[in-house]
Amino acid sequence: MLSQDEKYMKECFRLALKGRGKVAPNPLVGCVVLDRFGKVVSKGYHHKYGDNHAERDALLKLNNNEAEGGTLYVNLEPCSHQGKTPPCVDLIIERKLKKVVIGMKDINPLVSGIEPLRRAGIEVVTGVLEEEAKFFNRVFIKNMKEKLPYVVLKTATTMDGKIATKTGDSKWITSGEARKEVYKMRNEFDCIMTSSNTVIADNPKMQHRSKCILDKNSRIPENSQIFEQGEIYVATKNNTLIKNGQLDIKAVLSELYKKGIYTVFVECGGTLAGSMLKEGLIDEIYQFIAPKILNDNEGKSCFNGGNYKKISEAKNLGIYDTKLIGTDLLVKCKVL
Ligand code: AOF
Ligand code: ZN
Repeated sequence: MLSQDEKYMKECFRLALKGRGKVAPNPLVGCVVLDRFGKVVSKGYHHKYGDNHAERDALLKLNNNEAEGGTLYVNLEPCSHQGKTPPCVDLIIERKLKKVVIGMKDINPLVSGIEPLRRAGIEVVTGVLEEEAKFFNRVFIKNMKEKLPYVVLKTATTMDGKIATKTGDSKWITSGEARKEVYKMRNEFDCIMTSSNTVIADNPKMQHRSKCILDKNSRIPENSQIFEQGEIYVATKNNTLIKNGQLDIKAVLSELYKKGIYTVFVECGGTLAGSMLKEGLIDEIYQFIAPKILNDNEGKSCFNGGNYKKISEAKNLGIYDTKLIGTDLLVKCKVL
């Protein structure tokens, strides 16, 4: 059973989700305010980048003394800095709350709101549903800590992990429903990334406002469909750092981050997928598994180049969601 603190923290997550797709690179934050009798009197969330933070959104809906002696729930430590908006801790202190319950500490080095709240005599409880709070804001955490976009790789395989036959035929492994789901997924990301191998083999359109193609030797034909629409960034050996004879993909991701791209969806074959996985550049994998078996050890695999000898060397993943889409299984997992 959920405790009262956990129940209100879950409500913070629910409210925060209303800002999804609009707050980046800020975190998703929701807030619930109880008056001194324990009654919910206000709710708020961070609506979009540059707007009021969740706490301010909730508190400004109340009269000056309505929250006095009450409790404020928020999934991220309230801020203490002047950013695009004034410090939330100042308003919390001004409105005389008695208690603040927090999901996770903010990892933004500019923010340390807990101390000033305590100094003002406010009781602060931290770490309520902390793991969930961290997972909930995993994109913000990665962006803030590493100054790199959050990277999700999508792959579509047979039950025996193949993305194509040995002759390269791959149309279609998954059902139409799964492929439609991919179109929807793309919209949740700032940019799609793919390789010259994929563009040359499949000549995909990959409809999206922003695309990045890794094409070390400038092999992609100019009339490829991928160029038909969207803003396109082509990384070649002429404009990108080289690492071990290959494009430095981390440097490409860093460039994208500087252009304001905070999430990347990678759709490619086994070579790029395998090397990104090996280099630790993939945060999550979305794998569609079709109920088909190729039964062919020369078929193309979704991740190449690991060459591990022992199972103990394998990459470990944490599955957090599974769903049947049409006749295929979608598995979403974090790379651990
Ligand atoms: C909160 N509640 O709802 C949000 C917080 O430029 P600003 O003023 O919007 O500040 C952005 C930083 O404030 C952001 O990086 C994160 O550390 C914190 N965001 N904090 O208490 C909120 N969105
Ligand atoms: Zn704030």
